[in-house]
Amino acid sequence: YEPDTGPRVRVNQVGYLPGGPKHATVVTEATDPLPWELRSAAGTVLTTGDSTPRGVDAASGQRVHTVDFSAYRTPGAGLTLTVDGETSHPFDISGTLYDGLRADSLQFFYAQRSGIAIDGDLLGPAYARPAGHLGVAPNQGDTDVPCQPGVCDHRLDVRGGWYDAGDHGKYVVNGGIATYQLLNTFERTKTARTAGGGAGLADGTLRVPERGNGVPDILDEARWELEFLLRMQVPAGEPLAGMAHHKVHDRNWTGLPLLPHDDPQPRELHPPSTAATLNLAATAAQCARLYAPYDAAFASRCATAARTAYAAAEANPTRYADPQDGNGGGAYSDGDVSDEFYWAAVELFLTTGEQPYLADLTASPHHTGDVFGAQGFGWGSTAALGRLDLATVPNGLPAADLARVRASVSAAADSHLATLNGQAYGLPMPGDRGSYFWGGNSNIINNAVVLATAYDLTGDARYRDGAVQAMDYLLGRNALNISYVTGWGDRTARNQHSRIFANQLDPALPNPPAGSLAGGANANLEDPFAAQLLAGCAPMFCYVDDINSYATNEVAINWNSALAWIASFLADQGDA
Ligand code: 9MR
Repeated sequence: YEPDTGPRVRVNQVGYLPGGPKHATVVTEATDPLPWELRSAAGTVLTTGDSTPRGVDAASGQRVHTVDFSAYRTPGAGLTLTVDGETSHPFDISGTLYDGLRADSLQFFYAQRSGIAIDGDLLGPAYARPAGHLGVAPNQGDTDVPCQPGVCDHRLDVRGGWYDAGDHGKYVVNGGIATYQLLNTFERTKTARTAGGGAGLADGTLRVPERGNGVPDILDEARWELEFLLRMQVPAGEPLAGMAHHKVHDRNWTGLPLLPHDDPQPRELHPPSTAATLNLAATAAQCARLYAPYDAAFASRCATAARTAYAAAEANPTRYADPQDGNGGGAYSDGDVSDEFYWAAVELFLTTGEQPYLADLTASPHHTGDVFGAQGFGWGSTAALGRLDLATVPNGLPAADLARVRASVSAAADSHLATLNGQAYGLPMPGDRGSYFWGGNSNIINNAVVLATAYDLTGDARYRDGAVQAMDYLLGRNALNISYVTGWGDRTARNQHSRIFANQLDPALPNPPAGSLAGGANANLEDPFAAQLLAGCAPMFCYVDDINSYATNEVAINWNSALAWIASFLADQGDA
């Protein structure tokens, strides 16, 4: 299988910030530097230079050169780069490139909402659909959902929230990191020097039903999930009260396509887990401090849920979700929840300032250990979420400890910079096979989040430039010459695995909305379609834009939340 990868000159197909880094990669057998030309849309040569041979790139297996045209800073549209007789896809140089991506990446969450009709006037006529999982036939849930046999005696109303990904499952663990990242995208603007006080996230910036209610739209969107997470908590008086059910989903896997309101499967609550409970504690604690100015009653409900959940997790510290519990929904199991304990303690400390939470976080091995790692954080590795918040949200940590926490973010950013400088495609992810795994695009972005946070903390432009280069990879500077964000670039992902946005299978259905991120190259080939088609692929080639390949290209809330965070950061940079 040889995909058509188009011109051998790979650029960020969306473009470059005027004052930011501008890098491209050229696939060529040439061993000596090659001349390059940057041209205007009209074909005028704007500037020239020579490429740098980089030898064979491990992740792609390609012999490549890199081009650095950072010195050219004049805004323009439809520019191209020509090297070795090949001309790149067109791109812009503009300080407003990421404004629209900030909105589109956040808009994805409205498209994933469960329990509410999607309004075509808000999202576009092709995306209108009836509410799903409100117990209207053929749906059997989520308003009165029983537990799996033998799990519990109660039934819960767990309507709402976001569908996790291309399936109709709703998982507290993954909902947690996605909610955290949306809330953190907002919280960042309270302190970050470039964030303009959060104007880009204000009320009226998104097409959500709640716009115009005086609350920043990103908080309206995150609240849709928070209300669901709160509903997943086991009620007082029941066994394991205060814990959160791990997940709710169909008894059996359904086929594609399937709109939510057409899903006939019984829905079931799966056993409470310590990890889910700590995800609830952490995000509810964020909720308590961030919604207080807008809705004191909701904030206080969150505060109570956070405290109760944390206490329940402490009383039940080893209730792990079963790794085999993967029929009808994903397992999201995690045999080490020490990182979730750290994250939850941090969020509760940041919200309450109380000594026991400080004592717990200080005693955690994650408070001093390396929580960042080369491959980034994700749903099963959440200590970095706590560390990043401790470094940025004002708090009463002793000064020396706070300085150490902040220095740890810069140290991780330094190491991500070293990694990306070693990659001919400029991404902050090592080039070995093991670094190309399920959903890895989000880990690449999460490494960019660390770089961006280091920039917010220090003002050192090298960190911001590293975050920009991560986006170059996602938006087209890669071996496949594809933008992994639907609608953002000349050639973009559009057939991601989804039961809802299944245009490939039914032309009456839409493709994923603009701003939907695909999971990315996965060298483990964990779905049958990829395993058959892509056998033997070099890591960066292990991706296919086909709806059947759920392990390389699915959409997911935790991946789009990473995209929203970094798009918002980059939108804030302006001309940089
Ligand atoms: O993102 C998850 C990835 O880390 C796991 O390796 C994979 C297999 O367990 O599951 C991914 O999450 C999927 C979840 O289980 C079900 N909904 C779709 C998610 C994205 O593919």
